[in-house]
Amino acid sequence: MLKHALAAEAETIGFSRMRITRPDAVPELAARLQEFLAAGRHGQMGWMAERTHWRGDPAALWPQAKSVIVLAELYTPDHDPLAVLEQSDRAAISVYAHGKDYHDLVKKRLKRLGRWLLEQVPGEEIKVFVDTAPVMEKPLAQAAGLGWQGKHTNLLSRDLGSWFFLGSIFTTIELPPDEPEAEHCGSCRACLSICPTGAFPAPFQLDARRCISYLTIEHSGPVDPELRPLMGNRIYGCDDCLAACPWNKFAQAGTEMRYRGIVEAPPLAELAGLTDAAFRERFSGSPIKRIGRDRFVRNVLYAIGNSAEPALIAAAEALVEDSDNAVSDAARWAVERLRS
Ligand code: B12
Ligand code: SF4
Ligand code: SF4
Repeated sequence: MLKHALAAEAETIGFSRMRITRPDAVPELAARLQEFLAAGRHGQMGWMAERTHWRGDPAALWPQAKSVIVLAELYTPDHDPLAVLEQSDRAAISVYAHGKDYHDLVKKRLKRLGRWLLEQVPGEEIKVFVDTAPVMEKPLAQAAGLGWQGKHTNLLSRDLGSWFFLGSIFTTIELPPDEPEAEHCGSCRACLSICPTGAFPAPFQLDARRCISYLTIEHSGPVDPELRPLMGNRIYGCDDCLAACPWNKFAQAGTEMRYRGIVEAPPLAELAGLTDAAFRERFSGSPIKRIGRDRFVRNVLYAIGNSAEPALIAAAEALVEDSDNAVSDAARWAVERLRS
């Protein structure tokens, strides 16, 4: 049967799991998205409020599509991602960004799988998505039975844990859908309790404006001074709510080594001194490159301000006159905080 052969091919290509759903499987999507946007929880991510007729309704995005093939790609760390938070002179960089950009790797695999599928059923069509299209991948993945959206809003599964990316292939081919997964969080609140900024207004809901992942990656300009001390040494993304999850005890190992190796926990002083060219060279192929030198150095300066390391004052002082406003503001904030 085509579905079984497709699952076997997905595994050969390197995906950890494949499941199938229908584009219209989550009728409550539009209302939930609307609630999130109406509360302003997307912050500066204005693109989330655009094309909501597609984002909130995958069936409208491509009316000819009959099935959505959802895929999981593991990047499970081989170390405790929270240990670096104790090393205040070093940068805590989210595990997913230690190596190559997942957008590129997942997209390549999706295209390969899509090509294989079209060879089996010529004349049909596919579209592949990872992250950037107006598609809400997590609810679709839950509908496909790949896992459930935990109280931290990310998808997790009882045997994969929560360290995996999602990608999807929409297709005109009618494939038998899988059963949706039920929620298995129970009374656990570990992810909600560990969040350093209190970014969850309620279980299963995130206010991105308080999330360190948003603040370090998506937010441009100066960060609210009240939130800066809570960011600690996290300079790119945040892993706390994922790392706290007890289901990760059962997480399978990630086998894609390209998700490692570009950067791990570099010294803050070294990162603060990166010029634009040096930044681009250092983070070539990494997702970190997308945020640019200015936002990156701004984040490094918040971490320096939080380090309580007088030895780092000089690195911050050197950036007080930086041509980027957010960088110079962060440098002044860091110097003041280290001196007080
Ligand atoms: C925008 C975005 C962000 C934003 C906002 C995150 C968010 N939770 O909305 C920011 C920048 C903060 C972010 C951070 C991260 N992200 Co992100 N992000 C996205 C993106 C592009 C869209 C997500 C989205 O649509 N949000 C809108 C909200 C409204 O939707 P939602 O999160 O599904 O919210 C649901 C709940 O609120 C729910 N709900 C509301 N009330 C209730 C009540 C109940 C009872 C229930 C069950 C549900 C429920 O309804 C909503 C719809 O289902 C997706 C890729 C994609 N295209 O889907 C990646 C994606 C979600 N991100 C991903 C990752 C890895 C991360 C980080 C872990 C990265 C990091 N380490 O820093 C963090 C995790 C932070 C967190 N706790 O969510 C992965 C997650 C993979 C997975 N296993 O789930 C994705 C899928 C990218 C990918 N292709 O792999 N991200
Ligand atoms: S990623 Fe960090 S800041 Fe964002 S919700 Fe999770 S624990 Fe909170
Ligand atoms: S930490 Fe607990 S509440 Fe949060 S996602 Fe994991 S099981 Fe659910």
